[in-house]
Amino acid sequence: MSETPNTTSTVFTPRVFSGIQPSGGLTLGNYLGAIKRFVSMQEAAFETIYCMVDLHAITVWQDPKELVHNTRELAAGFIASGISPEKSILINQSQVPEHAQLGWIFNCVARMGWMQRMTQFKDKAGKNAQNASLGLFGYPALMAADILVYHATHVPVGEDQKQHLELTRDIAAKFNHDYETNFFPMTEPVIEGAATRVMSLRDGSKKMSKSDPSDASRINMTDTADTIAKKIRKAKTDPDGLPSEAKGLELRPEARNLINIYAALSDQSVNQVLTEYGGAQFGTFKPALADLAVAKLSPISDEMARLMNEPAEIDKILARGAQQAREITVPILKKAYDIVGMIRA
Ligand code: AQP
Repeated sequence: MSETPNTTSTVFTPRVFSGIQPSGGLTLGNYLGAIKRFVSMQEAAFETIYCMVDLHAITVWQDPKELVHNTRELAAGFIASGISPEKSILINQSQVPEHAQLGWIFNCVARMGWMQRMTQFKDKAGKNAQNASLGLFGYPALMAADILVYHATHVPVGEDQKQHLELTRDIAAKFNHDYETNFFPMTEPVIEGAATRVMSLRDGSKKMSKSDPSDASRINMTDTADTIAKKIRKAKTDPDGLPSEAKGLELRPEARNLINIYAALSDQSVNQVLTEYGGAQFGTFKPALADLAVAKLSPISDEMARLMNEPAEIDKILARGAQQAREITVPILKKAYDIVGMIRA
């Protein structure tokens, strides 16, 4: 992997950053849209930093005990899915204070108009925006800081985060312009694979989400084999059989979602899956999908359960990760402070 030029004068080390909120249990959407990509990028020529973004999680209410549990469980999910603490830096965001410190600077760079266009805020705040936290509104500026405090060049994410990554580039560009510098890179989003947007099992127009009130809408990484099979059996579909080409799924969001999940879990393209299942009814396809999902997810959930028996080990990994992370973030924040004009000893 060659270094990424920002402008004619600055090159940046290929470095990956991404995070997930410990705001509930991990879903199949998080796994296919994010974690599976994290693992493959760890094997490529990047430095990789992966984060439990606990400061983001509290933009909506989190019970403190559950937040601790969910942060450890998310770390266990990362490790059980193949992220190695020896190859990647694993952290929880609040243990690396430079994220929040740079986040403040970016609050002062980002414009109100930019933030008001963010669709995720509109979706999450819903009709009650006046009652949403200021943190939820400012979330994308902190997310930009999470990425740029490492000078990360690549960020693997699901499709829903595309707009926030565009904002990250806007913030970097405005900072660089205002302070006449090339300090921050133009980070590239990495949105790849057959399942960049896994949809709810109950409604093909809604994203699968850990905070959806309906547990039947999602597959949790901690679900038992029986629960996974039951949820897939009950997943909403239509009465038709499966088409033999991807084009035939265009107006069938629920069918498309199940095929995408199968393709992503089996590392095949949608057309490869349809070559095998074209013409089949859901009565045949759903049990095959359930078997595949159980085969892929059960070893991960078993390993998560094993790791969760040793919470002190997880805490140790996160503490070591924070130390490693700060070797990168402290100098970058110091330099950002110098650029902005903050006196420091
Ligand atoms: N359904 C999805 N399909 C593909 N990718 C997804 N991601 C989330 N849902 C899907 C990706 O997972 C990463 C982490 O997301 P997050 O937990 O930080 O926030 P989120 O996108 O808001 O995820 P949830 O599950 O919907 O959380 P809640 O319910 O707490 O808001 C991101 O890369 C995201 O793209």
